[in-house]
Order: sequence, then C-alpha cells, then structure tokens
Amino acid sequence: MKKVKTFKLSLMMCLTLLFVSTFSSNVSVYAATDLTVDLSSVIGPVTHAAAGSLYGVDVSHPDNGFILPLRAKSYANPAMSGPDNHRLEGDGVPVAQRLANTGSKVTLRLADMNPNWYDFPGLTSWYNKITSLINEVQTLGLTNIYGYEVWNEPENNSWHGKFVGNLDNSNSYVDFFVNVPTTKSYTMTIGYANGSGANSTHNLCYNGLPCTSVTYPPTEGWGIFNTVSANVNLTAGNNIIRLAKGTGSAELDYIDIPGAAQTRYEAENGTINQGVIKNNGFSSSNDTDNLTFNEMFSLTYTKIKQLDPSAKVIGPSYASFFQTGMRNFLSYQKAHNTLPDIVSWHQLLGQNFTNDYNTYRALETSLGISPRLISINEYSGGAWFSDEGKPGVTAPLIAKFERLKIDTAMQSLWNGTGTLGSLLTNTNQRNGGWWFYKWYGDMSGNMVSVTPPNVNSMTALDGFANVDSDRKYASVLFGGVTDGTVNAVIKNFPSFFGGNGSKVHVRVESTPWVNRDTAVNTTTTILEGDYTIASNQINVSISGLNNSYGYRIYITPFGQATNVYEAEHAAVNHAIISNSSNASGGKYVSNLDYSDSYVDFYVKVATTKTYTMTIRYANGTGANSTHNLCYNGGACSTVTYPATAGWGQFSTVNVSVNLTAGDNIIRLAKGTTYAELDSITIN
Ligand SMILES: [Ca+2]
Ligand SMILES: [Ca+2]
Repeated sequence: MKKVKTFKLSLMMCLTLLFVSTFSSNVSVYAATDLTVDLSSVIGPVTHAAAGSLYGVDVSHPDNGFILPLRAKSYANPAMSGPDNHRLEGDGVPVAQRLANTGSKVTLRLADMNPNWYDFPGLTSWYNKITSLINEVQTLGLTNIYGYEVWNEPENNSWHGKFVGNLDNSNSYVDFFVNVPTTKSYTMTIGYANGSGANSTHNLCYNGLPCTSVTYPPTEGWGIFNTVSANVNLTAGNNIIRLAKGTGSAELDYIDIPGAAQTRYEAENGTINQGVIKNNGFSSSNDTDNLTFNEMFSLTYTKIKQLDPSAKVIGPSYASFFQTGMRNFLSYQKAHNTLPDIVSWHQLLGQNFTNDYNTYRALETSLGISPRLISINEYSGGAWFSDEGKPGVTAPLIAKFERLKIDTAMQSLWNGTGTLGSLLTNTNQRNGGWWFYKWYGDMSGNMVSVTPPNVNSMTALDGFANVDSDRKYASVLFGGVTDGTVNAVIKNFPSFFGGNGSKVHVRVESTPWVNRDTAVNTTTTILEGDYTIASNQINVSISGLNNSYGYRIYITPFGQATNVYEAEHAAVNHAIISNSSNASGGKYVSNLDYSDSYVDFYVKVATTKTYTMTIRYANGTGANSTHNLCYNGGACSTVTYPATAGWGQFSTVNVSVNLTAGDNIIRLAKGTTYAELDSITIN
C-alpha cells in the first residue's frame, strides 16, 4: 500500500472497522484475560519473521543503532528508486549491501522500478530492467536478497487493465475488427468473466454467417477472467467478429487470434454497443502491453529464473487476502508452471488473519499445490494510520504470524521512509513501538506455543513467546484489548528451570504508546519477583494494563545472574561474533576494527546511581588499546585496556557509569588500536 488511498479503500476500511468493533464486543464472553504459554510446545526456531517493514530502512537512515536490535528477517524495498521510479528513496540494492552484515534480508519490489502507480513499461523494457537488476545483485555477490516481488496490489488498478462490462442489454455487443493473412479456420481465445455462478453465453456472429453460441463457465467473479476457445472461419483481409449478449451475462477482456495481424484484440478497443469500459488488475489493455497480470507474472517468473535459478519469486501481493483472486492467480500460475516460491498478500484492514491463513492453505490443497512460504509483506492494524507501530495493535498480529509460521511479515508504510515501520519519531528517536520490537529482537532459541482467549480476534489480547535452553531464559510478549488484567499461565517448564517446587525469577515490563512521534527512552518494570513452579506451571497476574501498550514477561532460573550482558547478544555493528571456550557464554565479539565498529549494550537497572561496569575484553596488541565509552547521550570517555595474553585471552577492567533507572544504552566503540569484547557486568 502507498500513502495515497482511494475512496473505495477508505470505504472498505470503514466497513471493516464496523465489523471489527462488533466482533470485539463478543470477545468478552471468553475467559477474557487468560494467556497460556506452553514452554515445551515448540513452533520452530526464532527468526524475527515479522520484525521488518516496508521501506523502513533507507540507504542512509535510520542509523544502524536503531536497526540492529530488531534483528528483522527481511525488509521490503524498491528494486530501484529515483525520479523515474515509483519511490524516490530506499533503493533496494544499496540497502541490501548496507544490511548484509546485520543478518537482515531485503525483498526487492520490482513494481517500484516503474513510475507512478505503476506504469508498465512494456515487456522489453521490463525485462531489461530486471536483467540489469539481477546482474547487479550477482556482480555485487549479494546473498541477502529475500526474493523478487513481481508486483504490488495488482487488483487495486495498479495493473492498468481494461475490459468491457455491463453487456446486459438485449442489443449489447462488442465488434472486433480482425485482419488475417489467410482464409482458414482459426482458434480464437476469448478472455471473459462470468460472476453469475452459472453458465452464460454470447452469440458469436461474423462475416454474415449464421450466429453460433459461445458458452462461458463461471469464473471466480465479475472482473476476474478466464478463457474459452471457439473456432472461426475467417477470410483473408478484414473480418468483423461480434460477440453479443446471449443467455445471462459476461464481461469481455480480449480475443486472441493466432496468426492475425495482432495477436490480441482488446475488447475496450472494439466497437462497443450498450457496454461500459472498466478498469481492473485482472484484465489486459494497451497500457499493459496487452498482458493480463497473470500473464505478466508468469513471464516475469520465467525471466527471473533464467537469470538466477536460485532466486525466490514473490507474489501476488494482493492488498488483502481474497479467495477468488487468489484462486484465479494460483490456478493460472500452476497451469503455466510458474507458481511463486513465496505467496504474498497484505494484512491492513483488520481482517481475521487466522481464518485467511486457513482458507489459503485449503485453497492450495484443493488446487493440488504444495504449501508455499508466505510473506505478509505489508501489515498494520485496522485503523491503519494511527495503528502502525502501536504495540497493543501489532502484538496480536505478530502473534498470529508466529503461530502460523509465516515466513516473513513487514510493517506497512503510512509514515515516512526509514522509520522502521513507524517505530521512530519524526525527530529520529525511539518510540514505544521500537522498544516492543527490540524485545522481539531479543528473542532467541525457539518460539513456543501461546494460546490467547480468541485466536480469531485481531484486536484482543494475544502474544508470542520463546525459550532459549542455551541461554536459559524464556520471554513472552503480548498486547491487545483486555479488561485491564491478564493472567499469564506459563506451563511445562523445561528442566533448566528446575521442576515443581523450584523458583523462577519473573520480570514484567511495559512499553508505552501515546503516538508515533512521542519519544520513549525507557520501558517500565511493572512487576518483579520469584514464583514457585507448581503442577509444572506458574500463574502471573498482571493488572492495570493499557490496550495500546506492549508487555514482556522475562523468566530466568532462580539465582541466575541478570546483571551480565554478553557482547555477542548485544547490538553489534561492523564486527564478528567468534567462538571460544575462554569466553563467557562461549562467544565474544572480535574484529571491532573499523571506525564504525561498536557494541551497544541495553542495560536495565532499578535505581539511578553510579554503578561499576566490569568489561571483559581481550587485547592481543602487546600494548594498551582503548574503546570509546558512550551512553545515554552523554559525552564519550575513553576506556583503556592493558594488553592480555593474546587475542581471545580475556581480562577485565572496571569503570564507573552513572545509570538511570530503566533502560540505558551503553556503547563501546573502536578507539585506539584494537580490542575484543566478551561481556559487561553491572554492579
Ligand atoms: Ca482488455
Ligand atoms: Ca561472551
């Protein structure tokens, strides 16, 4: 979706909101506030599938410090940007280069290579652009391209097809003027739509011969086209072929006559009597090089695979899930052996995603198509503009995406580019949504099952959770509409937590939301304590909840230190994570060798005061080296590291830091010569 909306879509949104609000009021009949987390029911590995955003990362902004903690699986960017393209900014290839070391991938949106919304340049130019793009990706050796998204929202008239509808009067017809070189029988293909649910007919009349009848089986809907064939005996030179109203109704897109002067005669270019020319994304026109969207997608798929057989092709990227359009698309691509590797659509209007997902999987089954990866490459809540980035709205969405193993999902773009999907303010500061996505980025190990009060509600309380048995912790993120209380039932503790009778440490935090432009410097700890496992579960009751806020429950084994921060789990810029049995946690950060190399530690303390920070480091230079220590926006200072026994051989230094209650961001950045970082401990 782009920022400019059509009236039609606004109306759809209003209708949807009415539906959602009605639906939400029914939620109260459920045991409203129970959220059950099964720590032993693994969904799959943590990938941060839904942490990315559309145009959320630009070539030069935001700063990496904002991007790194989110650990998004993929962003979506224009395949090319500039004055001749749909987007001025966000050029996907340099963004992919920029993100190459962060672990994030980039979806390249090919439609954005075109100007406006979107002008198809003709197949030759289209192929040239794609060839140039893929050659560039290959020349640069980029390995973090998630895939090539062929088009965007084709059904919303971003595919400029035309057809003739309302051929409903007794004298409605379209005359096609067809020139053929040879007198013979030709097999004519008719692109038509019949949304009546029953067969309809046209009368086929030409060259003074008796009319015959053409039968149109039902298509997936009005404006959604299939083809039928009919034989016509044409004479060399000009012929007038008339398709006239018969029984029931049909819409006409084009006729194809192989061997004729044109291979396609568009209905809208014929002589139309008692019919109306219409626009939509399922039909073809001169503006689309006489291709339907399905045809263009299929040809583009083939071209991409010729250029790079390992490339992933993404589509159709409908503005919302709708079964009829998806069936039409999948049926066509299956028949042409050009099914996308990753099926995409958008979640913007508050629809029931759980239901849409199940409908989609059933559609695959019914068409004999193996399960595709799914990318929801634009998402926001039903009140799209005010919802984007709001934790209380995104939590129930992410919960569904994680529960259903959606491969990637990207926040929509209702705000400016380069703001990580409305997670930064207009003055480039973190807002409350950023901290929620930072918690998401903190997740590691495996995602585990969370059962909300109602999996079908897109607005009510829902959450997602992870367990990391190496790092020995679990976390649960949640948000959504509640009556102000949540009872989190956390059960089936893995053995590293101990068993029944063991205590676990629980910290519950909230991140606020006023609006996207309200900066938030810290999250708030709203509850902290030790809970005893009984019947292999604990119940954490939380009250005073705000429907716009996001929440995290962070659970560690009793007695496990919470003041040690491993460098390898921090936000690491332009450096490498290495393994060593000497290192705390088995890993450390090496190669902090560049002017932009740094590690950002997110340190949470209960009290504002001066703390001792113990830095575990290695310095194999044989002489003193330094890092620059910068935190909380204050002036930087220098930390001096005496030489250690070698690289990967660690020692410690202590420095004093003045921390404020809540979250503190402590940066250790390259200074004089070199040093490696293992961990920091705050006392
Ligand atoms: Ca047409
Ligand atoms: Ca370490």
